[in-house]
Amino acid sequence: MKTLNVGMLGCGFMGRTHSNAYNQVGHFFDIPYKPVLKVCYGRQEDLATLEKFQKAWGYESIETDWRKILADPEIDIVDIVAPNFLHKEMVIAAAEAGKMIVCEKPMAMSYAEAQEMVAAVEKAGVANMVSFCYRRVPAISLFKQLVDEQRVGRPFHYRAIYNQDYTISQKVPAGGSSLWRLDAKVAGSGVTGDLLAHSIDAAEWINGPIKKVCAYTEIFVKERKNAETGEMVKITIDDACMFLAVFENGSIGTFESSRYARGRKNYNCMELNGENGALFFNLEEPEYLQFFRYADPDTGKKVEDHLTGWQRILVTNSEHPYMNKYWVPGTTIGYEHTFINQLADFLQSLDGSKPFHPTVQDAARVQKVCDAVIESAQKQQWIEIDP
Ligand code: SOE
Repeated sequence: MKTLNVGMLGCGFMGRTHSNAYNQVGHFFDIPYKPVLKVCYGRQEDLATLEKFQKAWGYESIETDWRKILADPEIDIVDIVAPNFLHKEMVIAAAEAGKMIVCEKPMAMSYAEAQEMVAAVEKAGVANMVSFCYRRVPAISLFKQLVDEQRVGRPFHYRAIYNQDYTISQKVPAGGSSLWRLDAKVAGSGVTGDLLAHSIDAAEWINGPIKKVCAYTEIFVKERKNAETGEMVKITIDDACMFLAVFENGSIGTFESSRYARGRKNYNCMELNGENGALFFNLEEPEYLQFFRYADPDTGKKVEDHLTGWQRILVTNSEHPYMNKYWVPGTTIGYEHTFINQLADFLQSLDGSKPFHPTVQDAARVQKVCDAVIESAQKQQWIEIDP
């Protein structure tokens, strides 16, 4: 089996999820590679964190200059989990160095940046993946499968909610290595890029392209203390965002996201209501997919009256997406497995036998919709999005 030497650019939360995936993937999936955690990068200022990270996940060495990792001919795959503002430079440099690329979402700070990244990756012709991990929650994969099987029929409504509550306190600082998500210069946008990017990716994957949006954003806490300088800084990222969407297929959608939704920690929900049925998923109960069956997709015949009603499908059977790779029916898997599943799909695609998505191209599309959402909120008007 060939080894696959990994260079991890970043050592935060996503660095942990990705490192765990490399360590675990070969235990569950037949993959043609043995991933080796060669080197991880962190800033000189974060040396203690970097060393702790190295030990926890088993990296052979550490590096505080990420360009040296790209210059190392031993490294096969560069995994970019650094804060968003670094993605463009890192992805382009990794492509130019001929490395395979894994990049966290949101891929870019803007659609213009995303286009430059796609051009560099396509020019280099390197294998690439952007981590929209929720596509690989088994219940969300099953959601998509049932839509593709026409079980929902003509779609009318798509509804997405992605709420958290960790920034309610005015005392939460902005900036710094853990709270860079509140700093526009580092994150690009607020909940739109961080959370709604997931919802938009899932929505377009399941229900097709969005053709126009009308958005409203809010900043609830206007100033916060900068974690590094101690100075009060103006907050410019969107704390909350709501938008209306019209899909190419004629269905209409609502999207809502906030980090001020008291009680919600990582409440990522999606619902699709169609002529023949409906589907609902909620990440707070990740092993369940809810399905309302109204009519048979082949005959159009309504299901028997006394059998209509929401079904809660426990997505743990071996027939369900990914579940035959894990334990026995009835036992569950979790958040970390979404990263393992996507890595397995990516590594299995490298022989060219089946295409992998989402790529940088798919992520650029998500960025285009995110930009349209922000523009719509700024201009307070509908924004059309080209296909
Ligand atoms: C934000 O809190 C965050 O960590 C996102 O950045 C991730 O993409 C999401 O999966 C969990 O929440």
